[in-house]
Amino acid sequence: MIEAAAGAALLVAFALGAALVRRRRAWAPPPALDDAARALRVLERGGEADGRTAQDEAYPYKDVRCPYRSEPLRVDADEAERLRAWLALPAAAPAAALTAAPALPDGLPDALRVAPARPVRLLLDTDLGTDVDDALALLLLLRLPPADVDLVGVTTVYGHAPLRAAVAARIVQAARGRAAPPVVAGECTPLGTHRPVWHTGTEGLGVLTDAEVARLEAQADFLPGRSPREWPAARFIVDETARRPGEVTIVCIGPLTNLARALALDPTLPARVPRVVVMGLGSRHGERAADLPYAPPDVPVAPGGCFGFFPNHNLSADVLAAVRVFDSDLRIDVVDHHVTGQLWWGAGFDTDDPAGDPDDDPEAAQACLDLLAAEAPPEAAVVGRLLREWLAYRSLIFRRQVRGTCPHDALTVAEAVYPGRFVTPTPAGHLLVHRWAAFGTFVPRAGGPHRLSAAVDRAAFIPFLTGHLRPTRTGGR
Ligand SMILES: [Ca+2]
Repeated sequence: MIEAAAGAALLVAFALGAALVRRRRAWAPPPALDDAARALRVLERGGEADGRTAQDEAYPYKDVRCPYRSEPLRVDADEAERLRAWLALPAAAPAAALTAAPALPDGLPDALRVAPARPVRLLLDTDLGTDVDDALALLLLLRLPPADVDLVGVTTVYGHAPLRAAVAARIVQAARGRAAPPVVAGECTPLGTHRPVWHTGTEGLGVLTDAEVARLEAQADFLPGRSPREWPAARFIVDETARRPGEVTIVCIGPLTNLARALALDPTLPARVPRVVVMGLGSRHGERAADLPYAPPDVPVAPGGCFGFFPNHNLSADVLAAVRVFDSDLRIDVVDHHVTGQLWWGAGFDTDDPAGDPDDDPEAAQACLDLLAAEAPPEAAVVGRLLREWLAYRSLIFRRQVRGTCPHDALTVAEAVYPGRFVTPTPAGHLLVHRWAAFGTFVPRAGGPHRLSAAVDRAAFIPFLTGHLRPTRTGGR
């Protein structure tokens, strides 16, 4: 009996091992960037450029180097005052509702659970071109049924914004041809931050020629000594929402410079935008041991009080823009790292673990391989080439084969089109984005203009994403 059980276990182990070997053998490393000279060129082109200008005089911490995610929170006096005022409001829900509960408490006003008018008119604001995550989100969006979503335009932001627009345009034109929605370049220079503009040097590789990349990079104005100019994305946001008041949902999956600029151009913007969905905020304070040291904010925290968040790239890349957007009257739902960090798309990262990576999803792994090799349809071919460059770059940086990516932005786009389907929102509240490095403090109170993310249905979302990113998929046309 024991021998039979051992034999069965061996067979299972062998079958599992064979399956893992089969899957791993199926993986072909992305050849792009394999050439050492080219890789070196990418590393030289990338790096950071100090984009500080006269614009960010209003940002008080611009000369302070804040190690990303490792500094304790500082709270300015006026911020503490606002937090105290919010905390003095009656609590709307027990603090426990903010944990990863499967459902919201009963009786909470939850307008977003009501199905939005279809199709959702959506404007995508993105820093597409560096992390491939944005390109996957755009591909997903282009493949959703037209009855569900109407993409009214794409705006690009941060650093090489004109180059980002050129790459985004290749994707939407490949998918839609002459019916492609407009793609509009936006702000290159952050309004105010302590962080230099960050690029990897892979921007445009695989999709644009070297000459095109050089010409488009030369248009960016975030470099020292160049005066920032107003790119047309902010004007496009103002005009498009004025043309369709109350209809256009804005989804921001990059730094918030364009939206802050649009608010400055037209302070009445919040009255005609029904919803903004932002990918932002890092992990919660104390959520992981690696987040320490953590110093609690110097404000009274009552039961049902406030929740702190570390910065993430999107908010800290332009702190002042994030502060202005969250201080406005815009109604904003945040898809935060607390939920996006639970996702992985493609083959698993942890290839050295003999038990396999718990994130390994054979369907997603195969779809990722298929997308890397795709030559058709054209939009899949474009995104596949971007994916190839990105995975090759990540493998170079991490010195191990990176075979997938975290779909932060794709989840954000899905939440914008299908509210509550994959992401369980927190109760409403007030999110304060701190001027110090874009830390966040959230005070849940009825009537607040913001919601964060309490939970994600990973088992539903990853197959949904995989189904839409498969090269053979041609939905949405
Ligand atoms: Ca992004």
